[in-house]
Parts: sequence; structure tokens; C-alpha cells
Amino acid sequence: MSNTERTFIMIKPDGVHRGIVGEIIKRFEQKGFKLVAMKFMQASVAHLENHYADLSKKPFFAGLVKYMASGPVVAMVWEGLNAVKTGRVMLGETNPADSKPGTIRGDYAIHVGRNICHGSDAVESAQKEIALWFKPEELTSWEPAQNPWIYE
Ligand code: IDP
Ligand code: MG
Repeated sequence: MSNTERTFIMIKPDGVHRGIVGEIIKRFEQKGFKLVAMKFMQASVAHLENHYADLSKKPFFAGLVKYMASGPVVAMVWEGLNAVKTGRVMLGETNPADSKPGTIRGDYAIHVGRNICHGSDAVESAQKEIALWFKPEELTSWEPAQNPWIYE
């Protein structure tokens, strides 16, 4: 168990377009996770092909990358106990049709190709994704001695 587990959460272009950036950030804040890094940016096709490299053989890959490059995204790193697994629970299932109400995809999406938000699926992939989207110096550190965090 680690209070410093980190996950990569990204609000996709449809989430930005629909004006629910604040709503998604609010959920992670209110759950009790700590925001470590965040940037608003439009990612290149090459960067997104890299991010989704594991899916390169899927028939929807080209459409996925095109959609992800179509507008700005909000890339974030959130930290806390079980951040990866709990982040996935908060997202819901990949297909919004299978996502329960109360989850992000369950509340705000209807189509698998426009499912609002990304979340790392394992600690190892989270580490890879964080390194892909952020430079080490972009990750903040809250020194407990100077900035006590409520759960530490
Ligand atoms: P995840 O985002 O829940 O981890 P993955 O299987 O990693 O799901 O797929 C990455 C993204 O690819 C999904 O979030 C979704 O946007 C898209 N995707 C997955 N399956 C399909 C599909 O069958 N059709 C269209 N897009 C898909
Ligand atoms: Mg995935």
C-alpha cells in the first residue's frame, strides 16, 4: 500500500469541448487525491500514437488518434492510495453503455469512441504514461514538512 501511487488522468477533447473539465477535476479532488501535475495542451498525432501504441493493431486506432488530436486535452497526474485502481473505478468501463451511473463515463458519455476521460490501467502503465506526458521537473512535490497533506 502506497500513499504516493500515481495515475495519469486525461480529459479527452470531447470532455473539454463539452465543458466538464471542472466537473472531472472536482471529482478527483473531492475523492481525496492530490494533484501533482496538470497541463492543457493539444497533443500531436505522433505523441498520441505513442500513448496508445498498445492499441495500434485495433481497427479503431486511426480514428482514436484522430479524435484525440482534434482538440486540446487536460493531462494530469493524481496521487494517493490506490490512485490507479480507484481512478479506473471513478471512470467506469471503457464503453459508457456498461458504466454505472455515478462514474464519469456513466454520467457523461454514451459512445465508446467519445468516452470523455482517460485513466491508466496499471501502476506500470501509469509510470510510462506520466513519463510520456510530463518532464520530471513538471511533477510537483509537496514536502510533508512544509506542506502537510491531510492523509499523511
Ligand atoms: P480504456 O480507455 O478504458 O483504458 P482501452 O481499451 O485502453 O480503454 O482503449 C482506449 C480508448 O480507445 C478508449 O478509451 C476508447 O476511447 C477507444 N476505444 C476502445 N474500444 C473502442 C471501440 O471498440 N471503438 C472505438 N473506440 C474504442
Ligand atoms: Mg487503456
